[in-house]
Amino acid sequence: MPDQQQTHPHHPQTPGTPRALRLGVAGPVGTGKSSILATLCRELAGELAMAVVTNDIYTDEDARFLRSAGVLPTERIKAVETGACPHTAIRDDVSANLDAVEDLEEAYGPLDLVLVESGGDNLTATFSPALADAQLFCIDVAGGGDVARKGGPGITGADLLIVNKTDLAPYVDVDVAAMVTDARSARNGLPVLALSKNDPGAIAELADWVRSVLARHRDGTHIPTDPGPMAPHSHSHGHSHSHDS
Ligand SMILES: Nc1nc2c(ncn2[C@@H]2O[C@H](COP(=O)(O)OP(=O)(O)OP(=O)(O)O)[C@@H](O)[C@H]2O)c(=O)[nH]1
Ligand SMILES: [Mg+2]
Repeated sequence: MPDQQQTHPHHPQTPGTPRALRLGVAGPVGTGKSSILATLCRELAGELAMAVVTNDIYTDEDARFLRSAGVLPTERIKAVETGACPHTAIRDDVSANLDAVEDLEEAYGPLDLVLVESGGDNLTATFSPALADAQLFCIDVAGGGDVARKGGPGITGADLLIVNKTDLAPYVDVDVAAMVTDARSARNGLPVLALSKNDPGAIAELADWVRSVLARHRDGTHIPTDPGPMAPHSHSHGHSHSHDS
């Protein structure tokens, strides 16, 4: 009997033919998410059928960056303009992103891997497992060596934590090894990767990690896990409230 996931409208595959692995990439603004997507496309598009969904609040800037990087046929890169806090579209109501993923799968499938970039948010944003089968969370050395100690569900629970832009560490007085040690101690054995877009060895490790998750996705042993919800927070509104009686 098919399980719930297989009968869900967003998971239309038949048993034995797994749909593409959906890999989410989240992390604070400017930490290098789009660059990681570009790197993964460069490394893997020769061996895997891939597509990309980007999320921006107001624009399609990230999709345009990736299209201009020439790492995938431009039509395989789709932008979702979230028009709200990025975490809303990757966590609370993922329908716009699921539609984008499914459109790509329908147009260019069968696909092996769909990368979904979250809009840049803060340390609290994670993907719902209803959208991402696996997720990586990206922080960078330029954000400060103490970021890994600040916690949050992405740092503690994402499938892979990336400490990015290690090439910048000497310029911002950050000890990468100490930052990675802090990250590891926050993660209970989950993997941490120190990465730079200029470091071929680390890039090869990243690509291998994606290959290994894809292999587990295909043989049914990868279980999507939820890093946990974001912390309680408040939104600023675009309008003012009047308290006149
Ligand atoms: N030195 C260095 N710069 C990097 C690295 N990765 C990304 N950058 C730079 O960091 C800046 C932000 O990179 P993006 O990939 O656009 O970051 P992002 O997380 O997608 O940004 P948002 O989508 O706006 O949140 C760009 O100027 C990149 O060139 C890296 O490994 N080393
Ligand atoms: Mg980006």
